[in-house]
Amino acid sequence: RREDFAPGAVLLRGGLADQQEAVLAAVRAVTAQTAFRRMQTPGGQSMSVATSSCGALGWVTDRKGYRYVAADPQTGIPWPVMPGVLHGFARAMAEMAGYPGFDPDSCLINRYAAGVKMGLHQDRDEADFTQPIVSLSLGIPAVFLWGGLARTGPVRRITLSHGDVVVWGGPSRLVFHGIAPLKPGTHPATGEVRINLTFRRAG
Ligand code: MD3
Ligand code: FE
Repeated sequence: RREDFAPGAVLLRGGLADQQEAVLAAVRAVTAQTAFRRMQTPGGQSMSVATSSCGALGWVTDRKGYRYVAADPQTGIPWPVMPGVLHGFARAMAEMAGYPGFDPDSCLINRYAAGVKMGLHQDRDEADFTQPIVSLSLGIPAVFLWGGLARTGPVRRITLSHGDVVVWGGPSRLVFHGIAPLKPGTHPATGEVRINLTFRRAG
């Protein structure tokens, strides 16, 4: 089911479909190699969201700022290779949304426990804003906050559930967005957390 909910933004409810088992296995394999951690913001606060990454580049934040790096700063080891099933899934979802040829070099894995939120922000650490971002929600549902191109103004609320995919490109690429505090819950695929994957062309 495809829903165009803003210019350039396409919601594919249940996009995960029959890829579920392979995708979950790939996520578990990655996070067994490169553990979830709560990074420091440039302001010195610890993020409530726990993150991990795979692919040639991984997004990090610390006192020095936000950026993409080739190695896990916790170990100095390159991020795990992006599993082919994840790369192929993201490419297929981008193509369905009207962005053929998507070749992500980064997959950020965000983990939300009950009460965890992500404040409104733009994603602007990537090299080329003409490239879309593909996101996949796993586990317990979350309320996604969809703002405009300015930090202030009305915010739409959209519930994202297990298996939902959103592709953000074109005029939606630089919108302000966030996640409302997660309600407690449990899901057979993830237990008591929500996991979100964002696939990007970072470099
Ligand atoms: C809209 N993650 O990692 S995914 C992030 O659920 C992030 O973990 C959220 O925002 C999460 O940066 C939301 C959906 C998403 C991702 C990137 C976007 C929406 C976006 C970039 C531009 C516009
Ligand atoms: Fe974001």
